Amino acid sequence: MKRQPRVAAIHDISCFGKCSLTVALPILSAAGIETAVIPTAVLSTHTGGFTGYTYRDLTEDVLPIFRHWRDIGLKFDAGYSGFLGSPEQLEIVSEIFAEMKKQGALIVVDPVMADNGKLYPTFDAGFPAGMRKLCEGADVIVPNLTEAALMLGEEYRDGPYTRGYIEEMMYRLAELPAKLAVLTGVFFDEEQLGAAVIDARTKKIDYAFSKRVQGSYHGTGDVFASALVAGLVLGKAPQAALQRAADFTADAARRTLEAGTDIRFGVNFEEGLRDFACE
Ligand code: PXL
Repeated sequence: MKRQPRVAAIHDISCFGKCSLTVALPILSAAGIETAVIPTAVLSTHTGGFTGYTYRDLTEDVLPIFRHWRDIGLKFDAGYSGFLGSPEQLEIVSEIFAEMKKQGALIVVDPVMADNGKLYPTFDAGFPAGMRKLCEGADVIVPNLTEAALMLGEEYRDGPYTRGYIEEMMYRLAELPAKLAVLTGVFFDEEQLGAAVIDARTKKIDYAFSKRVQGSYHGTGDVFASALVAGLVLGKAPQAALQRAADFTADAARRTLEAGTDIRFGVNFEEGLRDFACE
């Protein structure tokens, strides 16, 4: 009998706005993966474009939740982190991942902290250096272009990008010890948008693009990374997992554009879950 894979997802709960745990959990579950969660903070909405949101930092709960799991003998196939609730959680999550890695788990870090050249309002200028350290303990990292630039100490540039610029960035990301570095938000023209992946051992770079959907939609980084984690945990080859994640995310953005939804409300990924589950 086939054993069901189990993932630990460590992200915030933004109660409204479809990002972090409210997308990671349904996407991983739809892929047939058992998903345990450690909420890093609880917010009434995400911080992208809303004002007046509530923010409860759960730093004190993160390690006790993991220790309880350890005490009852839980083992994980993967650990997947995203938005963290405080700078202290960088160390705590590193510690958790070091233990999970010893048991053979795949560690995926999405260094959620910035987009469009700007740090999110809950983080200070010292956060990217700490996030780089967390990434150094991962097997797979999934930064967007802003996060990659911040961790590498480079200036952020707007796209479209040249192949030379992206590949230079990929080679630098490959110097972090992760086996795979995935860079999101890559585009060379206005027609297509996607991601690049580098295998740190062979230095081979692959791309996955989908048709670009006009506009910028909140939460697409989390949708993409969650779909990628699902593919990798199910044993798909990185390039195949990447293409599937890119298409799933582009389809969600297209449905959202067609519906004319407020872009802060997140994307309609739900209507793609049935097909995603069957692929
Ligand atoms: O989607 C990234 C994200 C996750 N969690 C919170 C956020 C953001 C981006 O703004 O504010 C709370």
